Amino acid sequence: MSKKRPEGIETYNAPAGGWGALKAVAESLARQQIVAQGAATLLKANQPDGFDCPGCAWPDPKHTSSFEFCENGAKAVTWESTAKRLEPSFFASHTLSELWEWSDHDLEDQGRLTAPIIYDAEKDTYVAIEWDQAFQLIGAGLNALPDPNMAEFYTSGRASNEAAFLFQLFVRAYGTNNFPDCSNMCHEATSVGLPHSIGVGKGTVTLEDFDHADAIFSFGHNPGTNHPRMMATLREVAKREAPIIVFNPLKERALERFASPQSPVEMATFSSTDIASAYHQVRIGGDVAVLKGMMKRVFERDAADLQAGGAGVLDRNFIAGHTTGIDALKADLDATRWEDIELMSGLARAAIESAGDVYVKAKNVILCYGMGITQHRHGTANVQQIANFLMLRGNIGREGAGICPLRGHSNVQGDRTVGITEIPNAALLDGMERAFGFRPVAEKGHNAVEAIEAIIEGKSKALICLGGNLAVAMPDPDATFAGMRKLDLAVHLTTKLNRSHLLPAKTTIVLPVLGRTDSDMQATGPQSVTVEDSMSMVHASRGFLKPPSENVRSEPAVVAGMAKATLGDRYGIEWDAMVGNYGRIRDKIEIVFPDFHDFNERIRQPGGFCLSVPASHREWKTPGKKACFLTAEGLNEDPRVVEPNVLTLTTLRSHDQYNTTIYGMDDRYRGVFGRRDVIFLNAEDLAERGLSDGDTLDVEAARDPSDPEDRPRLVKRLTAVRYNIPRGSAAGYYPEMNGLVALSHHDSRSGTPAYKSIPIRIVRAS
Ligand SMILES: Nc1nc2c(c(=O)[nH]1)N[C@H]1C(S)=C(S)[C@@H](COP(=O)(O)OP(=O)(O)OC[C@H]3O[C@@H](n4cnc5c(=O)[nH]c(N)nc54)[C@H](O)[C@@H]3O)O[C@H]1N2
Ligand SMILES: Nc1nc2c(c(=O)[nH]1)N[C@H]1C(S)=C(S)[C@@H](COP(=O)(O)OP(=O)(O)OC[C@H]3O[C@@H](n4cnc5c(=O)[nH]c(N)nc54)[C@H](O)[C@@H]3O)O[C@H]1N2
Ligand SMILES: [Mo]
Repeated sequence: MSKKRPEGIETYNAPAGGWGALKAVAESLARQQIVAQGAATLLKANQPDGFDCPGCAWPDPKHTSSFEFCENGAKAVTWESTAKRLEPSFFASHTLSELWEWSDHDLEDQGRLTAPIIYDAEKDTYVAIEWDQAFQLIGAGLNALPDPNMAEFYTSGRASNEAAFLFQLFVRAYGTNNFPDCSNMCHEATSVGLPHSIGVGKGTVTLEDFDHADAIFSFGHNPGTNHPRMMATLREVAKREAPIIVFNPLKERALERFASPQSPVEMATFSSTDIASAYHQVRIGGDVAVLKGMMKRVFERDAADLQAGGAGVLDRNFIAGHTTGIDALKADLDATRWEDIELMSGLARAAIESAGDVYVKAKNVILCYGMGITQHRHGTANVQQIANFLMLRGNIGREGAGICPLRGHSNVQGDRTVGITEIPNAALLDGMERAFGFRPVAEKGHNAVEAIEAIIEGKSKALICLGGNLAVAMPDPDATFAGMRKLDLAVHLTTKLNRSHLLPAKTTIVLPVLGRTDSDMQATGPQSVTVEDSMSMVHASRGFLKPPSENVRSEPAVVAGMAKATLGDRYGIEWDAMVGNYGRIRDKIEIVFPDFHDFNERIRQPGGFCLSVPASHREWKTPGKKACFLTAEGLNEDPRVVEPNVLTLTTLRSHDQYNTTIYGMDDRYRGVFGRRDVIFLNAEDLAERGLSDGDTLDVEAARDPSDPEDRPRLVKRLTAVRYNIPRGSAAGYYPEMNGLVALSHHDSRSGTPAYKSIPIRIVRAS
């Protein structure tokens, strides 16, 4: 091991958090040139009268803040509240062809957009445009389509409830349910899978439940980077010696050990808290095997206990009174052989059994999971096996127990709650009719994959994006980019410039909007918006910074502007009144969704209020009014995995990025500095191919026999990094690897792209 490592690759031995995190906060303040007002900005994050951190959807107790020292929250806030400005004059000396060659980091690092702009094809660049003129062009473009279903309306999960609700009102009044959204790439497997199991597509736990849990199971999420405030919760659990059992192919540092920047002792003594009590490096895509293995163990322990005269280890009251399907589950587990479980999970039977034993011993169990579970071809099945596992011992709907999906964007859950869905149910349609006097169309619209397919096929001609960077977030950039260039109309509501804006349609308009940290002044005074966190708590968020320019508008105002220009006074919707006072948007939300009763009143309470999650009090909103054990066929999600020479690649976020936003080039905890063009590989997999640490490789997707239209996909010139990862598994960064993912490579039930299990082959670069 003394051999020199590739450039920028080091072994990182320190715990997560600690002084390194504080140093990184100071650096990002300096880089965004906001040292003077910066610290004050951070102190307003997640305070009762402040703004909701745009970084992640993890809750705060009473919304009164473990935030101050959250490194990646600080990066998100400083990135948005930067002093840098991108004026329209910038484009006079930069064409889109030139900007295309820039990195994603450099595009966004130009700063906040200050005025609406429109693409001028002759000059191949953007020029300024007046708001009213932009709205007229958008309205004309949408009204020119022969069918409203030829337009796509994308939502990224940072949009507030108020903006998202107005957006869906606009789109439903226009006449389509084409609502692709970032959730389709993220927790859709949860939204689709869990309702069949427990009657609701959301998590069932609250923060307080973590205080009462006897064991935590963690599958496929990286909280040290992506939900840093969760580390305070996990640290408390670890401190009281409740086991934390981790299943993750990579040894994520924060799940191993964490130094809390809020602990004077740990900071002063450079000590840390061990987080995981057992860390199982499951093979990528091996989670169904692990879950079935642990469930098998529970049944074996149950049988043994009964034989010894005990009462068994299953929660028989819960199973009899609240569930259906246990016999089919048992039959499936009996038919599943340990040899296959070991092969597919890459773990020894004894390891899985020991995890099963921890589960049986603990009275209250919470299971947390992230993208490592959902972004697979069998993402929905993964989620449902998790529900089965918890239900065996009644670990849903009581204190200290439950299911905890780690949501992505800070309001992705809320956007869905207030109507961003391509499949409206009767309650939503009834509610819209009550509130606005018209019944929207019921016909299913497009999810993200379907929207991109329709754009590529030329069936959809307009795309309006409420935030995000759709083209870069989606699979198959070659086809996606080409499709977007063929649109008639592309509109982006955004804070900063990104690559999706460099794909001009016939008419292309970029509209600058306020972010969470900006003060939002409307006719009746300063406005707050609301968001819903991962645990269904709804609370207010109010920015206070001076907006980047007088010519930037709020998302609700821009949505209303587009709606008026498109719809005229159709249905008599009072757009101006709602934009003048967001309380009136909330009045309408409350009429459509009765769960939001007394909305304006209840957001005044510190911490807001909790939306009801029926499963959390054992009310099952399934057709049979019971929770359902659901079986999943087999263990292997993709037949290519067992082809000769094939590895399974997963795609990850580095510590210095927010989805497609690249803050910097380091991934400190994984020991990568100054670069992202790497692929993490197991030492034996390298040796077997005659390759070494530091070699330059080309990566090719294995052809998909189930997709007749699959074509070669290649990402060239990545540096091999020898890494502690299971044999047969590989990892690289998102979005650099998206060229390896076909649009068809997704979970057939939820449409979630299988970004986490891409069959590949590696060869030395020519
Ligand atoms: N700072 C920051 N915060 C963020 C984001 C960000 O980009 N940056 N993104 C936000 C969004 S939209 C989301 S969805 C969340 C994402 O939060 P995460 O779900 O934590 O995101 P990923 O980086 O995709 O990490 C997935 C984890 O799953 C593991 N994994 C990969 N494949 C498998 C597998 O097959 N099985 C198992 N068991 N594990 C696997 C990986 O090693 C990694 O630890 O974070 C949100 N918060
Ligand atoms: N290979 C691979 N691909 C993935 C994933 C993966 O793990 N692997 N993860 C998927 C997941 S989980 C997700 S959620 C998607 C993310 O997909 P998106 O949500 O579409 O992407 P983001 O990168 O979060 O969007 C960033 C852009 O949002 C804009 N923005 C920022 N703040 C605001 C705001 O306040 N208002 C408005 N209007 N715009 C704003 C900025 O222009 C910024 O460039 O990517 C998916 N793609
Ligand atoms: Mo996400």
